[in-house]
Amino acid sequence: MKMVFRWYGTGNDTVTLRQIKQIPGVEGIVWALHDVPAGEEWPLEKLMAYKEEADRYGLHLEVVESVNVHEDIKLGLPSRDVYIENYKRTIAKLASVGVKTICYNFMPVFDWVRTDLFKEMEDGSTALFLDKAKIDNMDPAELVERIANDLDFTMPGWEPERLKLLSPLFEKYKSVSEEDLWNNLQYFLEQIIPVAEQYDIKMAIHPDDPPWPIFGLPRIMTGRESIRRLLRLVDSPYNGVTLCSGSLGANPANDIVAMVREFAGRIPFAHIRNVRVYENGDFIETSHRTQDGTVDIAGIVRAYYETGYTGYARPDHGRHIWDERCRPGYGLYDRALGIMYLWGAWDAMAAGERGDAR
Ligand code: DNO
Repeated sequence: MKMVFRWYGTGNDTVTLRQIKQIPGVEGIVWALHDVPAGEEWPLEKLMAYKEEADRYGLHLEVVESVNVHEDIKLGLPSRDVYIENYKRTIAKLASVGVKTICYNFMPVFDWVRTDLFKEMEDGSTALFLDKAKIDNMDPAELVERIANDLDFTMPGWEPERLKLLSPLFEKYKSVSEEDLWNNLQYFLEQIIPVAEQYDIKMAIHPDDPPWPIFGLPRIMTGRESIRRLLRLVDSPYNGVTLCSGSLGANPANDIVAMVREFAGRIPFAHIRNVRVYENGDFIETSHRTQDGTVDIAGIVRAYYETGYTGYARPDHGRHIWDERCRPGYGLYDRALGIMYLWGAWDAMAAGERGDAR
């Protein structure tokens, strides 16, 4: 397991590379050019600058999260071919700075969605929270209106430029079914995977978060069956999954320990975090510890250990603790605690094995 840590870049993150370097066992950062709009080719100078900065701290840049997929690709419009060509050129450039894995998602319009970014927990910390009924009952028109008028409702990744496009996008998706989305994903992968193979970069799709359709938009990466189908679309080790225990864990029917075992070899990147799901389907993102949520994090680490996992892993969203002010879910403290929990579970497995061998 190669431990990495998500970092949004100087001036864009409250956490510094120096701090990241001091977390035990972290060897690289998970990064992206967040200012390049989806569909555009990433400029090499910017990649080189990023590399130089990370090199100074001895951190590698092997994992990118995300190279976002343009909506026209997801919609299957004729203009998609231009964006796919740009994507291929970006892959080639990323290879030149040492990238080995690209995380991306195929969620229409929205990436991850929560209703509350700072929900207070019993111990006074705050965390990301989703009120299921609120999302389920919100009609898309009302949503567009709310986002336009209510700054508190903005979400990370919802840049003003994108918001302006929201209404027409909803219109375009009206005629796109889940099957259409699958076909559009297949079209994308059939072109991208051969290039990924050529440049030795593994593509790792991120599951939908939450893992069910929202706002009347189709969502297809939701559980075990959909991952099986994804892996069959293009049967190559370069077509893999970012197994995100928190996203998938928001649906208690998802058995993530079983998925780690079943999809071993096709998981270039693991997001490991916990989530507590309530009876009514609401959920909150707890500490990484198994006992704090509904996801068996220790069992997941054990499954990775037993399947000989050599891919990348990162802790995922943390709570906001010890009065830290940070990007929602992306503070230093709770994610660093998460890493120590993951290493603790991993190292205990290794120690057990050594003990057995004696
Ligand atoms: C949220 C992240 C997602 C993820 C994308 C991958 O914190 O897990 O935004 O980066 O879905 O493309």
